[in-house]
Amino acid sequence: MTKRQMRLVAVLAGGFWAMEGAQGAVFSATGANAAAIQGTVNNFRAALGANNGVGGTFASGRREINWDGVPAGFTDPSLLPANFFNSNSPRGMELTGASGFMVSSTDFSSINPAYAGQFQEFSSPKLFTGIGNRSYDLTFFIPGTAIQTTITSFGAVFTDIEITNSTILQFFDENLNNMGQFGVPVSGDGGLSFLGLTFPGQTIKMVRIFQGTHALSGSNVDGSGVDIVVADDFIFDEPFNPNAESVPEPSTLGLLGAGAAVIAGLNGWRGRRS
Ligand SMILES: [Ca+2]
Ligand SMILES: [Ca+2]
Ligand SMILES: [Ca+2]
Repeated sequence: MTKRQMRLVAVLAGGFWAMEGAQGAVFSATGANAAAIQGTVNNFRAALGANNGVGGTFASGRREINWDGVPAGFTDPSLLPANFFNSNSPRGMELTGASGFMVSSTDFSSINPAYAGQFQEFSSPKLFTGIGNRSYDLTFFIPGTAIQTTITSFGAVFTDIEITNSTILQFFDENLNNMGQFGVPVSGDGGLSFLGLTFPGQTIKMVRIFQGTHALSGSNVDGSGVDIVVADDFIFDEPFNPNAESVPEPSTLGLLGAGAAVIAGLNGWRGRRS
């Protein structure tokens, strides 16, 4: 039996799904609550390695941003500085591509009171969004420095995805060539979704997140073809000198659940290969 056939058997037998090899792995899950995606998030974490926390530089491991420790002065209704997670709390990620960024423990109700109670946290109590634009970009730095670098793996949690492909992760290589777009699976009203991808041996200079069909605003609410979505945890491998970029071992790539999420991931991979 070939490896591909073994994988298919695993899918049919256990409801698990994994895609791995030279082109990397997709970790995808969705459900009504944190427990529904926790296992897949943990598998992605394990594939990337130890949590390096804040500051310093490391040859391996991962960084996480859960927004929960952002101080009140940089939380809704105030904006989050775009370089907060490379300067104030150095984890090597900066934000561009939107007119502003916001962290909220009140569902961004300062933007629109109708958002109150619409979103669920994966990590409590704070969530994240770009402001004024449906999409925003993440770039990566040796933490605490102005030295831009690359990563090989990125994953994110979103809440309240209700329209297929309203929320997409797009990856760009060191020359800003498109590496592929991957739809984050639908969670249903108030649910949670996770999508994480690894690109062993490749380098990601920028991640573009298309978050919902429309930007948060005083007039945009769910319904009639509008899907408002916000983000929670971002997880990525240690950003460091691309000349020494890490390559996760294929043996560490985990199994995943959530069959519904697979379609979006596979479509993404097909798009990338073509
Ligand atoms: Ca959080
Ligand atoms: Ca909703
Ligand atoms: Ca929504």
